[in-house]
Amino acid sequence: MRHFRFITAAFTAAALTLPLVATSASADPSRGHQSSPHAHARYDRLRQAAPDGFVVGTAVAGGGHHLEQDYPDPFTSDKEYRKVLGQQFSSVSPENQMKWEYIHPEQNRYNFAMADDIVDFAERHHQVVRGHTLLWHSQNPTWLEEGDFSDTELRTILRKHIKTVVGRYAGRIQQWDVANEIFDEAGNLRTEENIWIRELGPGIIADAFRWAHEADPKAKLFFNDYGVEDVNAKTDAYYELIKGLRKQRVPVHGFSSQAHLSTRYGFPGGLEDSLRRFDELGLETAITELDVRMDLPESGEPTGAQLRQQADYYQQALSACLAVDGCDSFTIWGFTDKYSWVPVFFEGEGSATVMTGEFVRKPAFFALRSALQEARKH
Ligand code: 9MR
Repeated sequence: MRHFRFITAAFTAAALTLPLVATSASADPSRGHQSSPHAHARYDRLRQAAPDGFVVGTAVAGGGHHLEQDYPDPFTSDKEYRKVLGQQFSSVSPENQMKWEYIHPEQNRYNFAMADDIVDFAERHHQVVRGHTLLWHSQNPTWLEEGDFSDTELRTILRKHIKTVVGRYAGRIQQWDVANEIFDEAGNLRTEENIWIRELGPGIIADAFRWAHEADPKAKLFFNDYGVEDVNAKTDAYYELIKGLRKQRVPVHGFSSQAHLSTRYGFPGGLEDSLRRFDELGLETAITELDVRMDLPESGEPTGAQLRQQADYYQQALSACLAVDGCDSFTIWGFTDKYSWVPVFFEGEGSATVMTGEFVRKPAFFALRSALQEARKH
């Protein structure tokens, strides 16, 4: 646990005036010959810049929308990508490779290859892993969604899946997103879309946490969602649900905000308050999928002003997490535009990550690094 952190306005402003320097990650001066007199020379990488006990993560590209793109699997095939992944980050989240459709493609077949590789990579690079995800309405395999199962069979299927997947990586996963996006925008449980809640009732949520805890008593178990970057109907619903579950001693340990942001909307100013509310309930909190998309001009290239605004959002999201004691895990949803989900899902929008497709660092990268370096000092 960290005790006190603070970010000065002055350094923030300095970070945001940095130009988009054409320094590729491969030219990282921290890797060698240059001995810099600068006090932060040792802390040039995000993971080094972070205060002790605070992890900086990224999604590991693969599966999902990547399968439809005309490039080979980034994690296995892109050397530059792997290098930056290992150098800059102290936490990794499989972007798709632990989701049901990927890891459990047929009822009697699991596909652990990619997940195993990611967890091995993480250990070799002294990184922790966030597991994602066990109970969700999306990216479920057809055999499950369209199968004809009794309630008892479905319950057994979920229990076995959780025991098998969580058990396989027991002791090697720091945090699990056990339940993902179970409420809709209005704060109502997804009783139609989510197969588990629809067929088995809301009580299945508590069971999922219990089974995950039995399979890996050390993993911290989270609720994870988007649209929860403020005190709003959705976070109210989570607050009440989690309070009730904790009263019943259900092993719920954390609440996380995905934070898929857009410069179309103002920065969600209630993020820190929202995280703190869950912190005060005794939970760990985390930012798990931060990216900041924008409407691209016709040229396809963001303007300097857009990049500065984006850097400001990244920095504000990080500062909100740093300001809350139990928020010790901060993850961005990919670090290069080369593999971002954003342009695939939002027409005309993009440039959502902290590096260009050529791994050139944007102002957002430097804003994060400066904020981490500053927090480290306090
Ligand atoms: O980034 C993921 C993308 O590759 C997949 O195609 C997509 C399909 O649903 O899921 C994306 O990741 C989502 C994450 O698992 C949950 N929160 C929202 C993320 C962005 O859609």
